[in-house]
Amino acid sequence: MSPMGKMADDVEGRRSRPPDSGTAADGGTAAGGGARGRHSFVVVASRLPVDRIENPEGGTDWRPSPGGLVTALEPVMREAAGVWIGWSGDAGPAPGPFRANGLDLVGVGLSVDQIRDYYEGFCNATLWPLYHDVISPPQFHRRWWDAYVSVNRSFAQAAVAQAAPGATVWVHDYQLQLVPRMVREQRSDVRIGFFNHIPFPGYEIFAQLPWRRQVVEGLLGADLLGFQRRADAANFLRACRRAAGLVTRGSAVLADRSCREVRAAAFPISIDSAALEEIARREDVRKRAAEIRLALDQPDTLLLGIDRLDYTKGILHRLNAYGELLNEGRLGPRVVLVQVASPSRERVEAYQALREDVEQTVSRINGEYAEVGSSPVHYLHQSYPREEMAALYLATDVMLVTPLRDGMNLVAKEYVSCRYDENGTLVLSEFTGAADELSGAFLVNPHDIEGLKDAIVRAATVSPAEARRRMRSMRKRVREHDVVDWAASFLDALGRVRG
Ligand code: GDG
Repeated sequence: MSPMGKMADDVEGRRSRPPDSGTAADGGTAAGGGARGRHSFVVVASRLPVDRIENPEGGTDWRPSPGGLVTALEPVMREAAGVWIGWSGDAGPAPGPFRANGLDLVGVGLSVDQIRDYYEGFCNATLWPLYHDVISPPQFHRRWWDAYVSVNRSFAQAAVAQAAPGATVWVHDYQLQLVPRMVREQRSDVRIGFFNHIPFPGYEIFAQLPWRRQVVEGLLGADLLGFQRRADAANFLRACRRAAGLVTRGSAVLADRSCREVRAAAFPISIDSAALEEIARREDVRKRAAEIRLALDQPDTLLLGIDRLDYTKGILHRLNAYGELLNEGRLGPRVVLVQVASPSRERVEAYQALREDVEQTVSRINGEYAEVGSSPVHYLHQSYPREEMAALYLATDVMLVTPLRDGMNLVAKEYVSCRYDENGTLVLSEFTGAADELSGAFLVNPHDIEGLKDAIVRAATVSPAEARRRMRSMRKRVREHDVVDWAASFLDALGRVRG
């Protein structure tokens, strides 16, 4: 029986747990020359789930940081009492192992040059645009690739040092695609999972990467590769055949001469739906939602967008569609769009250009359609606490999630979880992973501005009964497939691969 199978019988109900640690009999101490650590569950992610802040006495404090991966893994980590390896976000040597926010954390240090070449360069200006359908042109620089290899090696070393014999190592995302193989080379006793949070592109796009074979081989160090959508897993399997000349059978790849089988499949990520709903139900949050509507002068229709300020999120397409709708008067006179665009990757050129474009577009729309005392767009280039986000979700009539490409999009799922009142509608891009699950949304192709406008109008004018039916179906889906379910199904499958 798989270890997660055992958990399913647990009287405490569902839990996310790494597969049981190995023993000498199943190879737990048999192979590999690397160091041995004490953790039987090791998460390796680009960032630590905390930000460093200086306290007034001159010391350092750590505060939880927002973001998709953190939102997803925090509850799993607490359940499994594992260790999380990641970068603190600052230049310089890593902090020693420490405990913060109830988690065991191990930092990996990045130098100023590595931040420039690995993080801002290869991760954010090569892989991110390449994997998101080349919305912005990816840049290929050999120096950036060298930095990517060396930083991946540092993360792999840290994992090797922390993992107990037979441990489960779960590596996350496109920043660390070489880590699975690097860990396997030193520690064949550990079980390795990898989850890709962003899309895996079609082969014609992936093939542009000068280091495509190395990336495929790096990933194939894992036992199980998880993707957001089935199409992503299929794209990866094709890359195995085309870039590395390997044989695939269904969802399995024959990885190397030993004919080790690696599985690639979809595990759509989700959120801690119950915890978020609890926040949304709090009296102070409901009061705040009412205050928000009051502060906006009780609009007939309140539209909301919440995104990192990223060119993948389709913010400009959304603003342009909204501007045209104002011009055509199709949403009535008392409509407001609140657009939260939380600051992101501000040192990367394409993000600076996007910010200018977005801010110019907002100014143009407000310049044309504002009246003294009221503006049709409220643009907020800030980050907010979860309570404020929940209040915004709750105050909204129509949520706009219109990315040009997005692995999943957690904002859509967060919105649905907050709407315990079963009100509100969702306009959702078909190019998000969430579109595979949230069938109660008004699905759109964000490149089709006329279609986007029509969908916004439909979502704003649908009958209350239909809106409720749609919302109910989406809430059911997210409640039944939450982040605990996601982690459990990934770890269960990982346990079965080598079990
Ligand atoms: C990547 C993939 C995939 C945003 N602003 C604030 C804030 N956030 C939180 C949201 C949400 C998260 O950040 C963003 O998650 P998304 O899924 O929307 O997008 P990415 O950051 O691009 O995440 C994505 C995800 O990984 C998980 O696998 O879904 O496709 O691109 O949770 O709420 N949170 C707070 N204040 C803000 O101002 N507290």
